[in-house]
Amino acid sequence: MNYLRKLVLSAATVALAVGLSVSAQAKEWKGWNIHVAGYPNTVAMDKFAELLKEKSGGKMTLKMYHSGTLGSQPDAIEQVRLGGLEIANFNMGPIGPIVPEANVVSLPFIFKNTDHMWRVLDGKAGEMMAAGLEKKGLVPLAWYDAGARSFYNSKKPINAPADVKGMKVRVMSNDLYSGMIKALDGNPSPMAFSEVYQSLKTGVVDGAENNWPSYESTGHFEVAKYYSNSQHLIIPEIVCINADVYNKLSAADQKILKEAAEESAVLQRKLWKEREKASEKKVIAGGVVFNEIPDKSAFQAAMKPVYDKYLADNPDLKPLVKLIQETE
Ligand code: GTR
Repeated sequence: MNYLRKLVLSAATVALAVGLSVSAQAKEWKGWNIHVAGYPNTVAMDKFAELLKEKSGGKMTLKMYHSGTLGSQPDAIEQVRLGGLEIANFNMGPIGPIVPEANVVSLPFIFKNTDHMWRVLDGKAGEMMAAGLEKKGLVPLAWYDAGARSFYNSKKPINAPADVKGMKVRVMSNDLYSGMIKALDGNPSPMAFSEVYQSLKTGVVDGAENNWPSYESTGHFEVAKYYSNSQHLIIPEIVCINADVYNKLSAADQKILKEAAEESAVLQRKLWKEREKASEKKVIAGGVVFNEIPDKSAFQAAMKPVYDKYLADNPDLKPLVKLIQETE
């Protein structure tokens, strides 16, 4: 082989090798998160990206976009389903309208407490929800904690359902939540998370509902100082990936991805517990008027029409609701 031919051949080999490694190196994934810097989910999603890169030797990389900069939650859910975004941390609330099985977690008072929710998610009911999500193009990788949601408003403490009467209450976009407020004779106002602060401030709505960390991190406590511990919703959050992207990965890469997500969830749940306490302390010190609702039975009884409608719309999901209610 003459010198020139050798040179051409070896150049071709290098080009091929470079080409191969470029195509084996998947493109960087885009990740969506609604929360601000320092929030447990933000820290955990960054950890997820870091673990993913480390465990895959740089083969799988994720760039996180926080603070909802890539759009509202309902829009981002569509984006992950369609593949415009690959990965996200979503609250199950806005996913419910798309995945009826997963909407079961948005039935008020369905979970007795957070531990009950984890037991449910770890069991058969969790598998049914995961299957429902996958059918709609979202593969769940891990569950994050979001504590319990309670009512807060700028007018007065809420002790009984009658206190919600006539109140304009912001809810996440899901008919179950609108039904919940209507069942208490209030006026539901579905709107994006990013709009709530201004709406509370200007009186477009009187109140909203959320957990301690979101009530605090958004500054809602500055403009709606009555926080009433209704704990009417305990909604888990997922870390999920676009199904096509997931299905194209090798089994080994899928395993790495799940491991990284699950490790980030361990961190998130630890940070969550700390932040719940810290946020509560911060808002109380900031002048929030807090009240317990020791007996929630009147609120629970008022939710009957919400359950009736959900079961009438999804008769096949009766066993799932029963399974959750009967899980110890
Ligand atoms: C938070 C949740 C967000 C978002 C928000 C809301 O607790 O973590 O994903 O759903 O509530 O009320 O819109």
